[in-house]
Amino acid sequence: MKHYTNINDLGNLQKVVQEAMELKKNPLQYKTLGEGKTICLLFFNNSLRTRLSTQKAAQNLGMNVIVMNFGSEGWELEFEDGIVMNQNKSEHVKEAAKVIAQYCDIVAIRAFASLTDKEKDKAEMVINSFKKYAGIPVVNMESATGHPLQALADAITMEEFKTTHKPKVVLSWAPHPKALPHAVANSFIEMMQLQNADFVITHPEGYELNPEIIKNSTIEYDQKKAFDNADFVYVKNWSSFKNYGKVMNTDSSWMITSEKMKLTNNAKFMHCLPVRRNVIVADEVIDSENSIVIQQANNRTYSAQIVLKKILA
Ligand code: SN0
Repeated sequence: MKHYTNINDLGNLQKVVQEAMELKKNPLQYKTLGEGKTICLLFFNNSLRTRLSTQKAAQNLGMNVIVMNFGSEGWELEFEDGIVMNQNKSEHVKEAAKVIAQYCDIVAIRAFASLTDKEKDKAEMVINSFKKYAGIPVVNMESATGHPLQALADAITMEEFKTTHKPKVVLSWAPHPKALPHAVANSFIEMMQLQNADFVITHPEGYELNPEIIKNSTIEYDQKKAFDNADFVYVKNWSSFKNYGKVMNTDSSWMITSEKMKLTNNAKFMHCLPVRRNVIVADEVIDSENSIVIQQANNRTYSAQIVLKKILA
């Protein structure tokens, strides 16, 4: 594997999930693989799990790690070609990417969607510019349209907690005061499309995600119906895709409550975190035994580690 920017870069998802679970049993079994190699983690946005788990994963493989909060500490980058740079942007990605590539062997990047320019976000300008100009492997730590490290961690977590061969998995939208990106939901859907599962997406009308990602996945607008007999309830807010980046609905009746969880087959509750308590999910659900958000976050390390291992190998 050269780059990891989409869940499909993994090839065989099930096989990689098994490999990650093996790695988890003894995370230091490849501790010399990355000796003498350096990874640069570039953050254009905030992070907790991604930053710490990716750093931990690299260290477990013996790598050196350089972290830069590019969004607040780097020069503001220009990505457009042929532009007169007489405004606020100080450096072009053409130089920045090539320079960074001289200091490290892998570059991992977090750059959220603008949520203002659909076409630019779809073009994945940041990730693709680094791919084009850096000439070293690029890892997506949440880009405009995807968060494949999260989706792989989710796949590992479901494999650990599933009790039937073909579980019912529900991706449910829930309300949020801010406009959030589509990335986590997109990658979760792409990952679920590779699984043997009964997969249902539920959200209010107007919250349809990119049809190029949804493909044939089932949408059920009645959240309660969707929850019927579910084994996993995966919750995420996203802003409107059609009415790009807009918050159309903050209807609290979409919040995940224990009442709704009773409709399921004793489902596990999942969320990528950070989560707004009592907006997205009621305390009683996230604090219940069925909540596996902490275990899910733990798997971020093994998700990142198996990806870095494959790139190093
Ligand atoms: C990000 C998102 O893509 O939804 C990162 C998730 C891993 N989440 C947020 O920005 C939440 C911010 C908030 O204020 O709740």
